[in-house]
Amino acid sequence: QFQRPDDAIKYRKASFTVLATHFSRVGAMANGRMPFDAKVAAESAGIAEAMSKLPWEAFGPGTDKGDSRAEPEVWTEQAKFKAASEKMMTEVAKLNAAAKTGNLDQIKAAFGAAGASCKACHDDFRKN
Ligand code: ASC
Repeated sequence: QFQRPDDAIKYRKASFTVLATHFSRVGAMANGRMPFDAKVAAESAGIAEAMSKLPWEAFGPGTDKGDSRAEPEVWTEQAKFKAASEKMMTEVAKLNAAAKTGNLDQIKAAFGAAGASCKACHDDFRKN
């Protein structure tokens, strides 16, 4: 699949970058920094859900060295990392479901929970 470890690192960073772009676009609407547009929110949440599934296969063996902020615990505490990734995917899927309703209050609630799942994993598994 990935020819070199650096290819995997690039792939997972790219998917996180696209995820963060669309997740924060929904967040900007949830927080009133951007006018709420239900269609844009739903599109972005859909992209975020799709992206949320992608990075994980790119944390395979040998990808723990290189241009990455991943902590060694990704590889030494794999069950915990997997659980954190699954929590994030679940919460981002809920955000997408909320966005599809077009109800801003539901989006706000789901965005908060999803953001907490991002942060929890960063605290344990990402440098700085
Ligand atoms: C974002 C983003 C993250 C999360 C995190 C939530 O918009 O890019 O990594 O939210 O900051 O605490």
